[in-house]
Amino acid sequence: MSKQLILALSKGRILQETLPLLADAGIKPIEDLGSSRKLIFDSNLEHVKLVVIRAVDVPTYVQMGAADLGIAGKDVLLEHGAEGFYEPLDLEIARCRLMTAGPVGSRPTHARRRVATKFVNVARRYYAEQGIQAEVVKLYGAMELAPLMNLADEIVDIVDTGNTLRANGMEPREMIDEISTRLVVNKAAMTMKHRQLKPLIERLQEAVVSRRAA
Ligand code: PRT
Ligand code: MG
Repeated sequence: MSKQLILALSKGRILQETLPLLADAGIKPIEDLGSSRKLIFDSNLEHVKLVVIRAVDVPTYVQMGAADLGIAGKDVLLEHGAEGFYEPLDLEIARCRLMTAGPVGSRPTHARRRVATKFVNVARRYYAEQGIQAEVVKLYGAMELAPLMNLADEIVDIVDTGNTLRANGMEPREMIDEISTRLVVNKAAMTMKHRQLKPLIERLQEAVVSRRAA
């Protein structure tokens, strides 16, 4: 196994919060990630390369060992399943909640509740645990639209301020999980590359802890 470490970063809003945290931990891309079409970047640390990919793909890269480490939302990890990687660190960024939500004032009418979400595994698990019969419909975006269009009684989605729900006549109902961004590490790499990984994980941990104090 090469002693090079590959760290997979989630594109989009998580990336915006990840880069300052990485910088605090002494890890910096050597060029501007935003202004390049490249997907693989060198870092200031000779043995660390960064790849920037869709958030949903991060667990797959890490599980398969294509990346040694990854940074991804807990929502994505819950939906993907935790096989093949460890989750050693809560990075405490991009916090939000995974919730059920529905039209203001309405109660689900169908005996078998229809739920629209991109988190189908999370939703099936949640409703089963609650003993609620649910038909889960997979959508890839704009979940808030589904109840307005009579596609669903309820949605499972990420909520932060609640503004998106309110703007669409919806309200949060039940909390499924508190979400934040996590560091994940490939299981085999954790053993085989422990000497390189350990200091990196420690630096990230120190960065997280010192932010708490700030
Ligand atoms: O865009 P693409 O499909 O490639 O990926 P993505 O949509 O998964 O990426 P992106 O960049 O949107 O980042 C998503 C990740 O950021 C999630 O996996 C969470 O871990 C985290 N995160 C934190 C959030 C939010 N906060 C958030 N508010 N992800 C999404 N939202 C959206 C939510 O879906 C809803 O549309 O913001 C809206 C709700 O926000 P409020 O403030 O209106 O309640
Ligand atoms: Mg998005």
